Amino acid sequence: MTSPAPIAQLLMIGPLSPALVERIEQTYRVHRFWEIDDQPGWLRDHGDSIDAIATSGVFGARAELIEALPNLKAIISFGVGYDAIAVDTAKKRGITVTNTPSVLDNCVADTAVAILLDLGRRISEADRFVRAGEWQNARFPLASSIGGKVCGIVGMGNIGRAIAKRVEAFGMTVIYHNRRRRDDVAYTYHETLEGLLEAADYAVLVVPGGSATDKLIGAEQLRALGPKGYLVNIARGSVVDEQALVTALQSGTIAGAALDVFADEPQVPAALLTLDNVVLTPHIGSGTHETRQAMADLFCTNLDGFFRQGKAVTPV
Ligand code: 8YV
Repeated sequence: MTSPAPIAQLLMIGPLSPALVERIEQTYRVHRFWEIDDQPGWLRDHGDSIDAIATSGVFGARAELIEALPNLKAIISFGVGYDAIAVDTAKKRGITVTNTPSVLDNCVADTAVAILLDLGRRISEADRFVRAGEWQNARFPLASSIGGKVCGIVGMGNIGRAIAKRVEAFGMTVIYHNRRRRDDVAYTYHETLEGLLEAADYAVLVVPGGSATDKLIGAEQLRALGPKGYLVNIARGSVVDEQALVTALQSGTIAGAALDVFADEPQVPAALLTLDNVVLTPHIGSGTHETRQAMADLFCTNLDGFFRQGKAVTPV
């Protein structure tokens, strides 16, 4: 028996998980863009056969690529952030763009709190201390307590709220800065970012990436956070001026940083690797079996919804 004809042709920008690719390939023809040597040549010869782009928040979809696909109808993305996708270019042509919101909120919030606790309580540093055999020779230095501290959340969306709920349980006071004050949360609102950073012991970045937030945190903002302040970033690396951050960490302008995201992933500035007051994780915000499964399910619901029912479930 021959398998049914694919219902659409997809251009996959980078390797999504093998299980997800296998699932997609039961119904769609998948072209693996990252494996193509002569991408401009391929686009010239086959660009008009592509119905949809399959991508992720990390792989994105550049404007030039979208423009090289004259029959593109949808961009289906795995991940909540879509700053790497040229959404304006897509929308101008009536191309639907979807992401995977909500299903990852709790996991990303868990990651934010995990690295915040790690940073304040020096957990990774203590682990390195034991592994290096240092315990035989010295006492591990004291850390900074979590309860009683002020957690400043920059970006009070759904993930920001999930973080707020968690840190409150640790006895922290939550304050926030957002484009606008929210009338559905009781936390103290700071109209200016600098005002929030001055008041916060821990500043947690949860804003979307993209041009509106590019290098939102630079030297001046780090000075506002101050020598006892800690920075936690689970948003996008582009939100922080990494060079200014390295300088601030080296000079004691801020106390430390916990970073899950970087400007040029998977590259991490070499200077960060040598600092003990830094916790570094490889963009694992949503990285659990359960959440990635839920993201894959929503990705497929959007893809099938678009091509079978003519309607995606979570367009951006
Ligand atoms: C990645 C994320 O997208 O959802 C987002 O915006 O940053 C992550 O969940 C995920 O790792 C897929 O690449």
